[in-house]
Amino acid sequence: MKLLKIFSIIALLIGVLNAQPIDLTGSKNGYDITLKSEKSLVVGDNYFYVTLAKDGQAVTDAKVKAKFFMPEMPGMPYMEYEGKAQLVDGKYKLLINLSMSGTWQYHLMFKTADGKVHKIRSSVNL
Ligand SMILES: [Cu+2]
Repeated sequence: MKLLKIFSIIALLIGVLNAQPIDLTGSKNGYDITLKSEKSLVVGDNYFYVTLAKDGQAVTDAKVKAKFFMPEMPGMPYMEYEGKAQLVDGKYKLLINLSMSGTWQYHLMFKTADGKVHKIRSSVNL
């Protein structure tokens, strides 16, 4: 019993050490995008920060949102969470609730002042 406890503490520690905050960069249609999580991802509420730039200039007048989803699996329904960003100190801040661990697909979308919608598709592991 005691041994089991020690093993679960070790497993927990390894899990904590492996979990890194999300820190991604990319580009789409001439926009440079960063996506960072405030902390390592957890089951529950997670804050993300998105920055947008074009030709080295910050873009702060876009509408940014993200949809995180997990496909239906045996014994588990389709899950999704959509968050709309608010501009906070030049960064788009998003609240995303991830209801379980596993691989979450996401679409990060931003609508720029010219009315165009840009979409990035990727995934994160939790
Ligand atoms: Cu799931």
